[in-house]
Amino acid sequence: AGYNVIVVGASGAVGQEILQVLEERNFPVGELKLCATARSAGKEMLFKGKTYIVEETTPESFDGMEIALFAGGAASTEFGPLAAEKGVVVIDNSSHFRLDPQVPLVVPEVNPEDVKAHKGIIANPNCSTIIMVVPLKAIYDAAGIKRVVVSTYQAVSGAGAEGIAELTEHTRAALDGGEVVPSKFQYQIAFNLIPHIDVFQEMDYTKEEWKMVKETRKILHDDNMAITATTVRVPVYRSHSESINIETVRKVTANEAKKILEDFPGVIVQDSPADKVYPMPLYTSGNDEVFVGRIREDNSLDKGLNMWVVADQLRKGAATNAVQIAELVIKYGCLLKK
Ligand code: 11C
Repeated sequence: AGYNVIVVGASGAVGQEILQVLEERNFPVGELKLCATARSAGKEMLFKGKTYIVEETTPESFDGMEIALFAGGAASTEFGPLAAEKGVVVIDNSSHFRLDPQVPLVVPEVNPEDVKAHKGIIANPNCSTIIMVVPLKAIYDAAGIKRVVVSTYQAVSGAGAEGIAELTEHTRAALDGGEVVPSKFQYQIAFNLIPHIDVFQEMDYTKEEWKMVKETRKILHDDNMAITATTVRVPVYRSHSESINIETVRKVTANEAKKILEDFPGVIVQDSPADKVYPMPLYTSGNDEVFVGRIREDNSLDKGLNMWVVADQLRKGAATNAVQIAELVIKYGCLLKK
Protein backbone atom coordinates (compact mmCIF):
# COMPACT_ATOMS: atom_id res chain seq x y z
CA ALA A 1 0.00 0.00 0.00
CA GLY A 2 1.01 3.61 -0.47
CA TYR A 3 -0.52 7.03 -0.98
CA ASN A 4 -2.57 8.00 -4.02
CA VAL A 5 -0.55 10.64 -5.82
CA ILE A 6 -1.51 12.91 -8.70
CA VAL A 7 1.13 14.92 -10.59
CA VAL A 8 -0.32 17.96 -12.39
CA GLY A 9 1.86 19.25 -15.21
CA ALA A 10 3.53 15.85 -15.37
CA SER A 11 4.94 16.20 -18.88
CA GLY A 12 6.79 19.53 -18.38
CA ALA A 13 10.41 20.02 -17.29
CA VAL A 14 9.53 20.05 -13.56
CA GLY A 15 6.83 17.36 -13.87
CA GLN A 16 9.21 14.87 -15.47
CA GLU A 17 11.70 15.55 -12.70
CA ILE A 18 9.03 15.01 -10.00
CA LEU A 19 8.34 11.57 -11.44
CA GLN A 20 12.04 10.72 -11.48
CA VAL A 21 12.52 11.91 -7.88
CA LEU A 22 9.44 9.97 -6.63
CA GLU A 23 10.96 6.85 -8.17
CA GLU A 24 14.52 7.44 -6.92
CA ARG A 25 13.44 8.21 -3.36
CA ASN A 26 11.10 5.22 -3.42
CA PHE A 27 8.21 7.42 -2.34
CA PRO A 28 5.32 5.21 -1.14
CA VAL A 29 3.06 5.63 -4.17
CA GLY A 30 -0.23 3.70 -4.23
CA GLU A 31 -2.27 4.81 -7.22
CA LEU A 32 -0.47 7.25 -9.54
CA LYS A 33 -2.23 9.67 -11.87
CA LEU A 34 -0.40 11.88 -14.36
CA CYS A 35 -2.22 14.97 -15.62
CA ALA A 36 -1.47 17.98 -17.80
CA THR A 37 -3.18 20.35 -20.22
CA ALA A 38 -5.22 18.97 -23.14
CA ARG A 39 -2.20 19.61 -25.40
CA SER A 40 -0.11 16.99 -23.56
CA ALA A 41 -2.92 14.49 -22.91
CA GLY A 42 -2.22 11.08 -24.44
CA LYS A 43 1.55 11.30 -23.92
CA GLU A 44 3.17 8.19 -22.44
CA MET A 45 5.42 8.41 -19.39
CA LEU A 46 7.30 5.73 -17.46
CA PHE A 47 7.26 5.24 -13.69
CA LYS A 48 9.06 2.26 -12.17
CA GLY A 49 9.00 0.49 -15.53
CA LYS A 50 5.26 0.91 -16.02
CA THR A 51 3.76 3.08 -18.76
CA TYR A 52 1.23 5.74 -17.75
CA ILE A 53 -0.87 7.84 -20.13
CA VAL A 54 -1.05 11.55 -19.35
CA GLU A 55 -4.67 12.67 -18.89
CA GLU A 56 -6.15 16.14 -19.20
CA THR A 57 -6.60 17.68 -15.72
CA THR A 58 -10.27 18.01 -14.74
CA PRO A 59 -11.97 18.51 -11.35
CA GLU A 60 -12.65 14.75 -11.28
CA SER A 61 -8.92 13.97 -11.63
CA PHE A 62 -8.55 14.58 -7.87
CA ASP A 63 -11.24 12.13 -6.73
CA GLY A 64 -9.71 9.45 -4.50
CA MET A 65 -6.28 11.11 -4.50
CA GLU A 66 -4.37 11.98 -1.30
CA ILE A 67 -1.38 14.05 -2.41
CA ALA A 68 -1.22 16.37 -5.44
CA LEU A 69 2.12 17.61 -6.73
CA PHE A 70 1.56 20.63 -8.99
CA ALA A 71 4.54 21.38 -11.22
CA GLY A 72 3.48 25.04 -11.55
CA GLY A 73 1.66 27.34 -13.93
CA ALA A 74 -1.99 28.19 -14.43
CA ALA A 75 -3.27 24.75 -13.32
CA SER A 76 -2.42 25.66 -9.70
CA THR A 77 -4.91 28.51 -9.55
CA GLU A 78 -7.50 26.61 -11.53
CA PHE A 79 -7.34 23.32 -9.63
CA GLY A 80 -5.28 23.82 -6.41
CA PRO A 81 -8.05 25.10 -4.08
CA LEU A 82 -10.53 22.64 -5.58
CA ALA A 83 -8.16 19.71 -4.96
CA ALA A 84 -7.68 20.80 -1.33
CA GLU A 85 -11.47 21.03 -0.89
CA LYS A 86 -11.66 17.44 -2.09
CA GLY A 87 -9.30 16.40 0.72
CA VAL A 88 -6.10 16.23 -1.32
CA VAL A 89 -2.96 17.85 0.16
CA VAL A 90 -1.63 20.14 -2.55
CA ILE A 91 2.12 20.77 -2.84
CA ASP A 92 2.33 23.62 -5.29
CA ASN A 93 5.32 24.81 -7.27
CA SER A 94 3.64 27.92 -8.70
CA SER A 95 4.17 31.38 -7.22
CA HIS A 96 0.45 31.91 -6.71
CA PHE A 97 -0.02 30.90 -3.05
CA ARG A 98 3.49 31.44 -1.70
CA LEU A 99 2.91 34.70 0.17
CA ASP A 100 -0.59 33.79 1.41
CA PRO A 101 -0.40 33.78 5.25
CA GLN A 102 -2.63 30.67 5.27
CA VAL A 103 -0.13 28.73 3.14
CA PRO A 104 3.16 27.38 4.55
CA LEU A 105 6.17 28.05 2.31
CA VAL A 106 8.61 25.28 3.03
CA VAL A 107 12.20 24.21 2.48
CA PRO A 108 12.57 20.98 4.49
CA GLU A 109 16.14 21.69 5.69
CA VAL A 110 15.07 25.16 6.87
CA ASN A 111 11.48 25.27 8.22
CA PRO A 112 10.09 21.70 8.14
CA GLU A 113 7.69 22.23 11.04
CA ASP A 114 5.75 24.86 9.07
CA VAL A 115 4.21 21.98 7.10
CA LYS A 116 2.09 21.10 10.15
CA ALA A 117 0.08 24.34 9.87
CA HIS A 118 -1.19 23.64 6.36
CA LYS A 119 -4.86 23.96 5.48
CA GLY A 120 -4.68 21.95 2.29
CA ILE A 121 -2.05 23.82 0.29
CA ILE A 122 1.72 23.92 0.91
CA ALA A 123 3.84 26.08 -1.38
CA ASN A 124 7.22 25.19 -2.83
CA PRO A 125 9.39 28.34 -3.07
CA ASN A 126 10.94 29.77 -6.22
CA CYS A 127 14.03 27.83 -7.32
CA SER A 128 16.52 30.67 -6.78
CA THR A 129 15.05 31.26 -3.30
CA ILE A 130 15.38 27.60 -2.28
CA ILE A 131 18.98 27.45 -3.46
CA MET A 132 19.90 30.60 -1.49
CA VAL A 133 17.95 29.95 1.70
CA VAL A 134 19.57 26.58 2.50
CA PRO A 135 23.12 27.97 3.08
CA LEU A 136 21.63 31.20 4.51
CA LYS A 137 19.84 29.22 7.22
CA ALA A 138 23.11 27.57 8.26
CA ILE A 139 24.78 30.98 8.72
CA TYR A 140 21.61 32.55 10.18
CA ASP A 141 21.44 30.01 13.01
CA ALA A 142 25.16 30.25 13.77
CA ALA A 143 25.77 33.99 13.51
CA GLY A 144 22.60 35.93 12.65
CA ILE A 145 22.18 37.81 9.37
CA LYS A 146 21.75 41.57 8.93
CA ARG A 147 21.83 41.91 5.17
CA VAL A 148 22.14 39.80 2.01
CA VAL A 149 23.21 40.94 -1.46
CA VAL A 150 22.66 38.27 -4.10
CA SER A 151 23.24 38.07 -7.85
CA THR A 152 21.98 35.04 -9.76
CA TYR A 153 23.12 33.26 -12.91
CA GLN A 154 20.01 31.30 -13.88
CA ALA A 155 19.86 28.41 -16.31
CA VAL A 156 17.47 28.39 -19.26
CA SER A 157 15.60 25.34 -17.93
CA GLY A 158 14.21 27.68 -15.25
CA ALA A 159 11.96 28.80 -18.09
CA GLY A 160 10.90 25.18 -18.78
CA ALA A 161 11.42 22.86 -21.71
CA GLU A 162 10.95 25.75 -24.17
CA GLY A 163 13.85 27.59 -22.56
CA ILE A 164 16.10 24.58 -23.14
CA ALA A 165 15.04 24.33 -26.79
CA GLU A 166 15.59 28.06 -27.32
CA LEU A 167 19.21 27.98 -26.09
CA THR A 168 19.95 25.16 -28.57
CA GLU A 169 18.18 26.96 -31.45
CA HIS A 170 19.84 30.29 -30.75
CA THR A 171 23.29 28.71 -30.43
CA ARG A 172 22.88 26.87 -33.76
CA ALA A 173 21.50 29.95 -35.50
CA ALA A 174 24.24 32.20 -34.10
CA LEU A 175 27.00 29.79 -35.19
CA ASP A 176 25.49 29.08 -38.62
CA GLY A 177 24.69 32.72 -39.36
CA GLY A 178 20.95 31.97 -39.32
CA GLU A 179 18.17 34.12 -37.94
CA VAL A 180 17.88 34.21 -34.15
CA VAL A 181 14.24 34.43 -33.08
CA PRO A 182 13.68 35.17 -29.38
CA SER A 183 10.40 33.79 -28.04
CA LYS A 184 10.68 32.53 -24.45
CA PHE A 185 13.49 35.02 -23.74
CA GLN A 186 13.51 38.74 -24.48
CA TYR A 187 16.72 38.60 -26.57
CA GLN A 188 19.18 36.10 -28.05
CA ILE A 189 20.27 33.95 -25.10
CA ALA A 190 23.20 32.21 -26.83
CA PHE A 191 26.49 34.04 -26.13
CA ASN A 192 24.56 36.59 -24.05
CA LEU A 193 23.30 37.39 -20.53
CA ILE A 194 19.83 38.82 -19.92
CA PRO A 195 19.29 40.73 -16.64
CA HIS A 196 15.52 40.35 -16.86
CA ILE A 197 13.66 37.34 -15.40
CA ASP A 198 9.87 37.61 -15.14
CA VAL A 199 8.14 41.01 -15.24
CA PHE A 200 9.38 44.36 -13.93
CA GLN A 201 7.71 45.57 -10.72
CA GLU A 202 8.22 48.18 -7.95
CA MET A 203 11.45 50.18 -8.03
CA ASP A 204 12.36 48.54 -11.36
CA TYR A 205 13.18 45.21 -9.70
CA THR A 206 11.84 42.11 -11.47
CA LYS A 207 9.29 39.76 -9.93
CA GLU A 208 12.05 37.11 -9.69
CA GLU A 209 14.10 39.57 -7.60
CA TRP A 210 11.16 40.37 -5.31
CA LYS A 211 10.46 36.64 -4.89
CA MET A 212 13.97 36.19 -3.52
CA VAL A 213 13.36 38.99 -1.01
CA LYS A 214 9.81 38.21 0.13
CA GLU A 215 9.96 34.42 0.07
CA THR A 216 13.27 34.33 1.99
CA ARG A 217 11.84 36.53 4.76
CA LYS A 218 8.78 34.27 5.04
CA ILE A 219 10.79 31.02 5.13
CA LEU A 220 13.25 32.37 7.74
CA HIS A 221 10.42 34.04 9.72
CA ASP A 222 12.35 37.30 9.68
CA ASP A 223 10.45 40.22 8.18
CA ASN A 224 13.27 42.63 8.90
CA MET A 225 16.10 40.93 7.05
CA ALA A 226 17.61 43.27 4.44
CA ILE A 227 17.91 41.47 1.10
CA THR A 228 18.57 42.84 -2.35
CA ALA A 229 18.79 40.77 -5.53
CA THR A 230 19.78 41.02 -9.20
CA THR A 231 18.63 38.04 -11.26
CA VAL A 232 20.20 37.19 -14.60
CA ARG A 233 19.49 34.54 -17.25
CA VAL A 234 22.65 32.88 -18.56
CA PRO A 235 23.26 30.49 -21.48
CA VAL A 236 23.53 27.40 -19.26
CA TYR A 237 21.10 24.49 -19.67
CA ARG A 238 20.68 23.49 -16.07
CA SER A 239 21.58 24.48 -12.45
CA HIS A 240 21.27 28.02 -11.13
CA SER A 241 24.34 29.74 -9.64
CA GLU A 242 24.33 32.57 -7.11
CA SER A 243 26.94 34.96 -5.76
CA ILE A 244 25.85 35.69 -2.17
CA ASN A 245 27.24 38.38 0.11
CA ILE A 246 26.13 38.15 3.73
CA GLU A 247 26.57 40.69 6.51
CA THR A 248 26.38 38.74 9.76
CA VAL A 249 25.53 39.87 13.30
CA ARG A 250 28.45 37.98 14.87
CA LYS A 251 31.80 37.71 13.11
CA VAL A 252 32.38 34.39 11.34
CA THR A 253 35.74 33.44 9.87
CA ALA A 254 35.89 31.73 6.50
CA ASN A 255 37.04 28.49 8.16
CA GLU A 256 34.18 28.64 10.64
CA ALA A 257 31.70 29.26 7.81
CA LYS A 258 33.03 26.23 5.92
CA LYS A 259 32.54 24.03 8.98
CA ILE A 260 29.03 25.42 9.62
CA LEU A 261 28.05 24.76 6.00
CA GLU A 262 29.63 21.28 5.91
CA ASP A 263 27.58 20.29 8.95
CA PHE A 264 24.29 21.58 7.50
CA PRO A 265 21.90 19.03 5.91
CA GLY A 266 21.57 19.21 2.15
CA VAL A 267 24.77 21.24 1.65
CA ILE A 268 27.98 20.03 0.02
CA VAL A 269 31.01 22.27 0.39
CA GLN A 270 33.34 22.23 -2.63
CA ASP A 271 36.01 24.74 -1.75
CA SER A 272 39.69 24.27 -2.42
CA PRO A 273 41.03 27.17 -4.50
CA ALA A 274 44.51 25.67 -4.74
CA ASP A 275 43.03 22.58 -6.41
CA LYS A 276 40.60 24.57 -8.57
CA VAL A 277 37.69 23.11 -6.62
CA TYR A 278 34.46 25.14 -6.63
CA PRO A 279 30.90 24.32 -7.72
CA MET A 280 29.90 24.72 -11.38
CA PRO A 281 26.50 24.20 -13.02
CA LEU A 282 27.78 21.64 -15.51
CA TYR A 283 28.74 19.29 -12.69
CA THR A 284 26.01 19.90 -10.11
CA SER A 285 23.14 19.05 -12.47
CA GLY A 286 21.25 15.87 -11.60
CA ASN A 287 22.11 16.23 -7.88
CA ASP A 288 19.76 17.01 -5.00
CA GLU A 289 22.16 19.02 -2.81
CA VAL A 290 23.12 22.69 -2.73
CA PHE A 291 26.83 23.11 -3.51
CA VAL A 292 28.79 25.92 -1.86
CA GLY A 293 32.31 27.14 -2.60
CA ARG A 294 34.51 30.27 -2.84
CA ILE A 295 33.76 30.89 0.85
CA ARG A 296 35.60 34.06 1.87
CA GLU A 297 35.48 36.76 4.51
CA ASP A 298 34.28 40.01 2.92
CA ASN A 299 37.41 42.17 2.71
CA SER A 300 35.29 45.36 2.81
CA LEU A 301 33.30 44.59 5.98
CA ASP A 302 33.97 43.72 9.59
CA LYS A 303 31.42 40.92 9.71
CA GLY A 304 30.77 39.68 6.21
CA LEU A 305 31.04 36.59 4.03
CA ASN A 306 31.04 35.88 0.32
CA MET A 307 30.07 32.55 -1.17
CA TRP A 308 29.29 30.98 -4.54
CA VAL A 309 26.29 28.67 -4.49
CA VAL A 310 25.14 26.29 -7.25
CA ALA A 311 22.29 23.76 -7.36
CA ASP A 312 20.14 21.95 -9.88
CA GLN A 313 17.06 24.15 -9.88
CA LEU A 314 14.83 21.46 -11.42
CA ARG A 315 15.85 19.12 -8.57
CA LYS A 316 16.43 20.90 -5.23
CA GLY A 317 14.92 24.09 -6.65
CA ALA A 318 11.67 22.34 -7.60
CA ALA A 319 11.00 18.58 -7.78
CA THR A 320 13.18 17.31 -4.93
CA ASN A 321 11.98 20.04 -2.56
CA ALA A 322 8.34 19.22 -3.43
CA VAL A 323 8.80 15.49 -2.86
CA GLN A 324 10.65 16.20 0.42
CA ILE A 325 7.59 18.25 1.50
CA ALA A 326 5.34 15.29 0.62
CA GLU A 327 7.58 13.09 2.78
CA LEU A 328 7.13 15.54 5.69
CA VAL A 329 3.34 15.47 5.25
CA ILE A 330 3.48 11.70 5.72
CA LYS A 331 6.02 11.88 8.57
CA TYR A 332 3.93 14.43 10.50
CA GLY A 333 0.69 12.58 9.71
CA CYS A 334 -0.96 15.68 8.28
CA LEU A 335 -2.82 14.31 5.27
CA LEU A 336 -6.34 15.62 4.93
CA LYS A 337 -7.95 12.19 5.03
CA LYS A 338 -6.69 8.94 6.45
C1 11C B 1 13.32 30.95 -13.58
N1 11C B 1 13.01 30.96 -11.17
O1 11C B 1 14.47 30.48 -13.46
C2 11C B 1 12.34 30.94 -12.45
C3 11C B 1 11.41 29.77 -12.62
O2 11C B 1 8.32 31.20 -9.33
O3 11C B 1 8.55 29.08 -9.57
C4 11C B 1 10.50 29.48 -11.46
C5 11C B 1 9.41 30.47 -11.27
C6 11C B 1 8.71 30.23 -9.98
O4 11C B 1 12.92 31.42 -14.64
